[in-house]
Amino acid sequence: MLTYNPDHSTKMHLTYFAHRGRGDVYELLCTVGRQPVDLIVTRVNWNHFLTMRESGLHGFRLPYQQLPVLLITNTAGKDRIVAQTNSIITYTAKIVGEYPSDEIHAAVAESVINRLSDLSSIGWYQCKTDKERAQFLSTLVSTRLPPILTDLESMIATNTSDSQEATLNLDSIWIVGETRTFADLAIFAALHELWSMGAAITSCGL
Ligand SMILES: N[C@@H](CCC(=O)N[C@@H](CS)C(=O)NCC(=O)O)C(=O)O
Repeated sequence: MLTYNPDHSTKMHLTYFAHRGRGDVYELLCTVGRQPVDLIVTRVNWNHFLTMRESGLHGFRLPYQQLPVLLITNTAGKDRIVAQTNSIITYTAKIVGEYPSDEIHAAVAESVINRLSDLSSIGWYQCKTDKERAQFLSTLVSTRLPPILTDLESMIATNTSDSQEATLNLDSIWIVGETRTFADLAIFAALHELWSMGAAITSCGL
């Protein structure tokens, strides 16, 4: 369990397996978000998960019998459990100030995390041997990754600001809008995850 920044009123607690993947953007948001919150993550193994599926977690049934799940304790002390990676990301982005206030920007940012899900990198952790992992990664970076990267690069290149500064040619370096959002962090997390698997990702700045 990792805990940072103890002073914040909304408490969140993520439960996930020991490997990377579906918890990465959540961890980034909690730590580099504009209003960072306690990062509390419990990592479980398969047997723990099976017990949870039978007996529940924090007094709740797992909503879809899957991980990750996020326990949220609101400012009044009421608990609620939320599942689904992308719902956890968007909720957390709102709490930490990385969710766009503009509704269309928000829709575009959500489209980015949904598109990144198409990478389906999670299968890499299910591979049993180095050979299987290498084959999985090779297919991922040669087939699923290129069209996604092409589209994301095009979105960044054409993300001209709505503001006055755009006329001064200060176009955004972000995927949508004029400032960083959870979608930018999700792109970083996705590429960093592929790099950690051994993909030749040479540069990914934020
Ligand atoms: N759509 C879900 C998928 C979650 C998911 O498939 N989680 C896997 C672990 S990565 C799981 O809990 N597998 C156990 C099972 O389905 O029995 C999400 O995005 O969170």
